[in-house]
Amino acid sequence: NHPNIAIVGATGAVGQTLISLLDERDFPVNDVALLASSRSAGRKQVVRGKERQVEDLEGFNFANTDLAFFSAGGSVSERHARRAAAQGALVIDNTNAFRMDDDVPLVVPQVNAEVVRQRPDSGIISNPNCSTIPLVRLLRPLHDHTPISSVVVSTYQAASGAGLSGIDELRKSADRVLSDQTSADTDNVKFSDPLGFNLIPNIDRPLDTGFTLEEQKMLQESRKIMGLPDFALTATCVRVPVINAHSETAYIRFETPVGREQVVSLLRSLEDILVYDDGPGKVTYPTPRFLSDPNQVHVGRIRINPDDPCGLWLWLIADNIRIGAALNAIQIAEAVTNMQVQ
Ligand code: A2P
Ligand code: 11C
Repeated sequence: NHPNIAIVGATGAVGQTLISLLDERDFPVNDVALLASSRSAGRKQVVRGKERQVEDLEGFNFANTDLAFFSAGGSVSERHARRAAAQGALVIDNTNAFRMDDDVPLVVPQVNAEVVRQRPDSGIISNPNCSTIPLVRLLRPLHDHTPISSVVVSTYQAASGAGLSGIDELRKSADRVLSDQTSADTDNVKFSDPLGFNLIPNIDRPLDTGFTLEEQKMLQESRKIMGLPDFALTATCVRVPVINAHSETAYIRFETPVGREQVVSLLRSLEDILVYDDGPGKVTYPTPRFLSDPNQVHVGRIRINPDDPCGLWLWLIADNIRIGAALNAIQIAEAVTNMQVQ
């Protein structure tokens, strides 16, 4: 009685990782449909020991699909996710298309799995943005321990956040800088500026407020996931020339003073959080190129502001394709299966 699964965007960065995770997590499956654009239809891939062909999403009927993972961009989800849900699939959507809709739960299983105890009326569950997920996995337990009054975040987001073509664009741009051809480095499409050896404080589209949509998502999504509509968080999101794994600094201000050692031991007690800490006065941290375990959130540089005993700084890194997308989506599916079977 295992579910039939469809992976929309199966040829992309998140889709390919979802396919690996089905095996890694021994996720129970009956049939798997691989869906993408007509450009990839007919391409073959072995999934769960069986060769399968990529099919064109356009003509695909979801009537026999139990679970549909969408990772083909917002416009594809806008066109096809409601149709998939109406045909009977439970959609787990990785895009920004429905996250703030009232009838769509926005889920990080370690934080708010209980909201998917029943199938939502919309038939759609949204996966948050890849920078929001690791952050709320730390903020929720910290806030439960000592109430947080405000958070200031800066992100350092990898090229893979813009998909496989984002990684290609970074490689090409960096090659040009290295070979002294910077004047040819002008055909950027995925990023607003050439990314090789550069930093771009402009992710997703600009808003009238002077913030970018990526920055607004971090605020609105954190509020919705944590169920705290007035939670104070402000962000600057920056694209950096890293291939994969998003990093963030967070300055977390609590309502009352906190002890560094308490924070370290609280974070160490959490599921799938790896804390780098060699004691006070030591500078200990992970880096995105050398993450040991891509299925964990990595946290270091935990320190209290010497001028403010309520102010805590930390540095975190999470594989944006796994923690920030495919793994969170699979964990949503696991949570739904476990809770709805009980
Ligand atoms: P395709 O390979 O056929 O273009 P990434 O995020 O790595 O760029 O991947 C995007 C994914 O979304 C790919 O699997 C891509 O398929 C898929 N995709 C893009 N546009 C469409 C579309 N119009 N219909 C279905 N899938 C699409
Ligand atoms: C990036 N966070 O790094 C984006 C990618 O809202 O799901 C994911 C966009 C989203 O470019």
